[in-house]
Amino acid sequence: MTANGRRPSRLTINADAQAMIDVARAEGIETVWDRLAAQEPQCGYCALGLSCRNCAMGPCRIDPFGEGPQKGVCGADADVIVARNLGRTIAAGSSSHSDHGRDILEVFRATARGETTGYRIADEAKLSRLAGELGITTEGRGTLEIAEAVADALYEDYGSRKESLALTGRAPEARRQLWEQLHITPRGIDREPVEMLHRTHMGVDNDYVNILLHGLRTSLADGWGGSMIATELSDIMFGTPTPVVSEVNLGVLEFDQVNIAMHGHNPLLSDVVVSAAADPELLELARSHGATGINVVGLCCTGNEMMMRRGVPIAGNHLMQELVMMTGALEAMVVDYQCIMPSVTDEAKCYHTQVISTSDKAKFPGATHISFDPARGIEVARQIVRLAVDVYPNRNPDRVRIPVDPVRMMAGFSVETILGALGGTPKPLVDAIASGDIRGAVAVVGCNNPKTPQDYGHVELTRRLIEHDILVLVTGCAAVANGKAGQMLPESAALAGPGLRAVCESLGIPPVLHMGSCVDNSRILVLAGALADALGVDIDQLPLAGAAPEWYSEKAVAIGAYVVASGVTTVLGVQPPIFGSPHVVELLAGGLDGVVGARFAVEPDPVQAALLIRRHIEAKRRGLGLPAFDVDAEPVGVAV
Ligand code: NFS
Ligand code: SF4
Repeated sequence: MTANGRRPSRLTINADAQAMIDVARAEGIETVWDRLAAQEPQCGYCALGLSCRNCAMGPCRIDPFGEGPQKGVCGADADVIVARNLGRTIAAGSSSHSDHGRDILEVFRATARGETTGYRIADEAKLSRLAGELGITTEGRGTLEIAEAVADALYEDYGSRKESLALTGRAPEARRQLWEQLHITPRGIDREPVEMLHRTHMGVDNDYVNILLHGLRTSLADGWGGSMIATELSDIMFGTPTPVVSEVNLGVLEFDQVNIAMHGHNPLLSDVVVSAAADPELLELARSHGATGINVVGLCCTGNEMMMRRGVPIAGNHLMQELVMMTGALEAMVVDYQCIMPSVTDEAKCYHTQVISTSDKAKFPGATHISFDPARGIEVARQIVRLAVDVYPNRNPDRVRIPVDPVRMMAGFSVETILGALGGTPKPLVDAIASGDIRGAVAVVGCNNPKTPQDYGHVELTRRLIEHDILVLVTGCAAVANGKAGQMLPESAALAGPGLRAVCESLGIPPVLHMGSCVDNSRILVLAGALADALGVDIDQLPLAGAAPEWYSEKAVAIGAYVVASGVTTVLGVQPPIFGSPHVVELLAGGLDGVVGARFAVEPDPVQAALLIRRHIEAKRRGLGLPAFDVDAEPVGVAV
């Protein structure tokens, strides 16, 4: 019952999580760590990617020791099985982001046609810029008319009649030519994952290299397609983020208020709920129940969306979704989709907490379902908030434990904000990189995974990068981890090396910049493209890297793939299920460098990962003729 009896301090680095794990154990409530322990040892064939159940002649497995079967019933070998599995993972991850993007596109179009309530065009300047990019005339047209034309143009990107997606135009010319040569230019956001499912049906694509190349194309349809559309349209409807200081960890819950946690991904719902929580009538209702207010907090990526644009505090990242209920202070967990553990309804039963599901495509037995209809956005949001308020009298004050004080963090670093802070062009950033004040930049992104101590990978890797003058860009659950660790305030510049510290202090920014949710990794692609253009090079020549120290999700695999396909080498902290095929490993961790100028590496130890990334960044600097260190020549005993 107790995650192999391991101490909470071995499961997470955070005091709030440790305290809540103790509570869960004392009360006999099962958590993700207990369920992981119950699954161990996990299937070795699956861990290596060597099992296949793509058809009813199977399931099949390949013996990694070469003694048992080396082919599935159909004749597929280890290479084909591993590549097919990875291809399907990328297709699922890409589809998740892109379907989220489509939901936003639908509401955006409906808003343009006056068919929604609670939504508007918040950033007209960004709408005009996007319209210009898509070749849509803006002259003499009203905002809503332009918005509808933009929506129609972006719908085209979901189809299969185009040769390339509109927003790939943001990639450097050299990168686009490379994609053309490799036949991996993404053509349709829905088309590429569907083609991947086709190719990985038995007896279609039996060449692992060909499958993996299509995996890159599928991921590019996410990064430069579905995710980028999600980001762009969310900015236009809810506002392009600007720097904002908020708070993070379980301490953001309030003892005497109705606490509502928004969990999931899509800002469509969370944005209107934040508005509804300020409704005077509902506040009065809360007061009549003895609460002093209504406190909306975030979890996971919807939390990032709300913090980036509205400064709403975040209760935690992925592995906090169960523990937040152990505070006994949560009236409602409102969910849409993605990364919401089915277990939350079990835990909610142990408390007065209501789980409210809202997406017709994501139902949770045991939850109250309030179907989200954008035509009645504000009304639905009020209904949700009222339900949470009505639950408040059921709270048992004796069971309330809010274990820590919140930590402050800064968020809101859209590309517009970053370049704006630099005077509107990437040049000052390029100059700082050229002089060596900033050695390079690393995107530290992705999830929590109970297989690694929660947040240790994110926080330790980031610490070692910034102290060596490497700017860190964060999104998703990684950003929440760094926030909790106090790495994301302007005064955190003191944690950075002298060069990065001076740049951060002069701009009043942290050395770790919160760029948003996981779909907002598209912002990092845009920034990388702008830096490459400013230097007149391709992205793969830049001193950049990606890292996903604690990833768990199919979406993270899609992100890793499009980051690499865009030319940025990426280090994973959790082993992906590919090691059953030495050929696939050799391609992804080696050969790919000669194809797209970037590759994957796997390094679970953040100390070693930091070294690997620093070597990579210095090598890229050398390639650009910039002053570079020999990382391995540093004197022994110096902190690395
Ligand atoms: Ni990203 Fe967001 Fe977190 Fe991982 Fe899940 S919440 S979209 S997938 S776990 S970072
Ligand atoms: Fe087995 Fe081939 Fe069917 Fe996979 S596709 S289950 S390897 S027969």
